Amino acid sequence: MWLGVAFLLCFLTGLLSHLVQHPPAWFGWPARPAGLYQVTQGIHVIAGIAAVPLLLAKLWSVYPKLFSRPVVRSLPHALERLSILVLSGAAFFELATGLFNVAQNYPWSFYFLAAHYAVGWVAAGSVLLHVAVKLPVIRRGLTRLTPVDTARRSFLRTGYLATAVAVVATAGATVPLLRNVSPLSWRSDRGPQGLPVNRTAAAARVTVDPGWRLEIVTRTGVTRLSLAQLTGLPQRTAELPIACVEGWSQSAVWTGVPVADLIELVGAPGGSEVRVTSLERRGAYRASTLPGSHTRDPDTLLALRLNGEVLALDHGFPARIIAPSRPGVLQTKWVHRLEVL
Ligand SMILES: Nc1nc2c(c(=O)[nH]1)N[C@H]1C(S)=C(S)[C@@H](COP(=O)(O)O)O[C@H]1N2
Ligand SMILES: [Mo]
Repeated sequence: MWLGVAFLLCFLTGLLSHLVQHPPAWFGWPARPAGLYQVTQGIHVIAGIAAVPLLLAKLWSVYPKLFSRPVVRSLPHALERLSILVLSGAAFFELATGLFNVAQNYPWSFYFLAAHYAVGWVAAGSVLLHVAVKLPVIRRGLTRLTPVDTARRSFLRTGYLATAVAVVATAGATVPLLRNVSPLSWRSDRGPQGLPVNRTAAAARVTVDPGWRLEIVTRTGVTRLSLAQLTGLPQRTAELPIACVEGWSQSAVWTGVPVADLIELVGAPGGSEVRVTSLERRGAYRASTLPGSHTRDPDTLLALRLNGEVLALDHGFPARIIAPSRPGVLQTKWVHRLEVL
């Protein structure tokens, strides 16, 4: 039952994350509360980690059945076994690729995002099918009091203990309260200016020309602003988290020019969508789009400062996007152009 809960949470939060990153026309994602994406993605990764020991316990408890003979008894039996094969394969694939992604380790040639997303549907579908087929057994198991079996009880206890240890050991990557008790939490509190770096300027092959200008493009023309001109505009400060899809998140204090002010400055309508492009030439995260729900929010900043200092190059100097309730991948660094759509 807890494995089912973990998979359901993973599926729903994963779907949300996918929709936020690739929004279809009907989908809107609010900018408030500011930590919303941090929470949904934190749940995604924590539930995924909890599912690892739960899945192993589940497989252990049905292990003899996996090798029962005859292999096939009837057509429904064959279909059921096939669906369990798909279910176990998909579940393993999701948890393994998720764990590797959290470690930023990609020892394969496929594109993680597309594969993890597609197999997520396969896993969800086969879980649903499996639960439907086993509903009578599940109902009996949940309603009837089973006789006390010490071996079974201690097995369950050990399973839950292993799950709790896995969660507590890693949840500090995203839950501030657990930061000091999670020895395996990855990358929190490290990096320049007290914030982890996901991709360094060197890795992204970004160098910033001393003559850097921010380009703001509208239907009617292009406005270019130097760093001195940007720092001369009214500044706003907000405490907002970077919430990486890989499951780490950390809050920081950002100062910069609200994107809404820049839109107003160039005479474009408030709440316009804005396409953000980085100095980075190649890479999946060199551009992003700020929807109207975000450009309207006063805390959506073209940030120039982080935790009281000028942005470090690795955090996106001279300017980066930071907006409430937004996946880390969309918090574009080394901004070069804003295009009002
Ligand atoms: N141009 C650019 N911006 C980027 C990225 C990138 O690779 N290129 N990585 C993104 C990701 S995945 C995250 S989590 C955040 C991390 O910001 P930080 O490195 O300042 O912590 O930056 C985002 N902005
Ligand atoms: Mo990220």
